[in-house]
Amino acid sequence: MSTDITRRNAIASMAALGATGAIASSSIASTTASMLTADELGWDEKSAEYILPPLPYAYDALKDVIDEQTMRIHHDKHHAGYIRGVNKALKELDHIRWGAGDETLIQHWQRQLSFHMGGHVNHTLFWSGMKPELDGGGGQPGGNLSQLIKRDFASFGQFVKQFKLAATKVEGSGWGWLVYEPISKRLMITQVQNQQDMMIAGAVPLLGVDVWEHAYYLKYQNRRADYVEAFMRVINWDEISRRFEAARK
Ligand code: MN3
Repeated sequence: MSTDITRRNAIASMAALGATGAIASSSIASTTASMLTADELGWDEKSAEYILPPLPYAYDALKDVIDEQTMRIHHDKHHAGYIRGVNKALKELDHIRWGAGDETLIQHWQRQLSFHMGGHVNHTLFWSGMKPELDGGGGQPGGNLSQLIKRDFASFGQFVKQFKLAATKVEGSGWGWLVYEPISKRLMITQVQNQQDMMIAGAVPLLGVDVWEHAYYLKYQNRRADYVEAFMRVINWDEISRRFEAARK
């Protein structure tokens, strides 16, 4: 079989599997796969590539908390960049697999895949994890999630305290995440560095706040704590609860 035919077959079978090749390489993505649909992740079966999905609201919808210019640059440039990175890494790994790439770069492209897939999944969860205050953003969750927050953090207030502190004190670029660990059936908070480092293995990400400077610098400059405080007012708790209910099944 020629390399061309083999590669075409590989792309076709990857498409048929829904890009599980990509998903298996990132611990965040693998646990998230059940929570996001292919459409939400912009997976295009025909081209076997990810395509940037639109924001679920207008660019200025959260302007009291996140200004329109930040939202445009963040979504159209940064998120798009992670998607380009995922597609590029998948292509390079495909080349290496079929003998047409540089094997000495395997570690580089595996790292790139993990980083950019982390970025793609994180941002997809970030956008839909927020909604305008006027539409019911902020406040507190209800139902089972509310009960578990009280069990695992003593109170909603204690949870908020740890979440804000953890996010504000991320060293360098990263995320604060509320995650659900399905083995012990507990909620945990983690600081993620960059897009994936320090994620708790096997945990399902529920609520994340992006604390890379690109997420807040135009409006808040160095005041990351003020940005995290304001973020609490636009959390889409209905969506976070939906993710939690899906994760505990
Ligand atoms: Mn970002």
